[in-house]
Amino acid sequence: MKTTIVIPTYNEKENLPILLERIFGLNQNDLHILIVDDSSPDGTGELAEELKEKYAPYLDVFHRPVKNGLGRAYVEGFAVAINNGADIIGHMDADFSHPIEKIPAMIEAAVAGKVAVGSRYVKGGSVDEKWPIWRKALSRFGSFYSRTILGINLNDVTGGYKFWPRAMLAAIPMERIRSGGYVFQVEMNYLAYLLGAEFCEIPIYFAERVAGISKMSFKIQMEAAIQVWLLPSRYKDIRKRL
Ligand SMILES: Nc1nc2c(ncn2[C@@H]2O[C@H](COP(=O)(O)OP(=O)(O)OP(=O)(O)O)[C@@H](O)[C@H]2O)c(=O)[nH]1
Ligand SMILES: [Mg+2]
Repeated sequence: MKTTIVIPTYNEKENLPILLERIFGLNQNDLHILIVDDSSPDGTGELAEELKEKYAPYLDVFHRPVKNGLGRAYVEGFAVAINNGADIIGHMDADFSHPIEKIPAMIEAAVAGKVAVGSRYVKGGSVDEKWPIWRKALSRFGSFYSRTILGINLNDVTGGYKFWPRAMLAAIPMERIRSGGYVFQVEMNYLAYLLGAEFCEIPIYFAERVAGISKMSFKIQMEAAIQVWLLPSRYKDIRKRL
């Protein structure tokens, strides 16, 4: 079973070498990593090219000429991973927010045919204590709100740490996805749910990024809340088939 983990990067030069060392240090069988870099000004893309020699043939780098959103980076990365014959496609952030030691459990769930979701909001999961109270409250409320509006049976709807069985990911009509970063995850979950996916939530501790600065803001989360409302009408055709 070939697993490819898609890792989008933008200015992650400090994190990338340690991240790769730790993931490949798991010695997981047939595990590949695909870095999707948007021409990071700090040279993350060039560094990734250098690291390719060290980890060949398990490391690949996909360069995008301009930064045009995390959603598009995922979509293009997924297409490359599927084309390259991955049986399981995972994705995670490069900034150590997603615990590396959970990768084997995530793969195992995906091999069993489920969409594995790294979850902050199931028993055993949590978020960084350093998060300000507004961010904690909004994140938890965001998941509750999305779950209620969309009817998805998932506690963590907005997380970006997931592993997919190839067939499930390939079934998602990615060309219809409009939303970027935050809502992108909700939209993927919603489509998976509409297409009959079974989810498996694996508890994670979500650590705040150590290197680099956080861009998360109140405004981003408010925009997301509005977009979630629009999803059911956008996918009326698929909903009817339920
Ligand atoms: N290719 C690509 N990667 C991106 C882009 N924006 C963010 N990333 C990467 O996507 C992952 C998640 O982004 P983060 O910046 O950590 O987003 P976040 O966790 O919501 O916010 P932080 O609090 O800043 O960590 C990281 O690995 C980033 O380097 C982008 O536009 N293109
Ligand atoms: Mg982050």
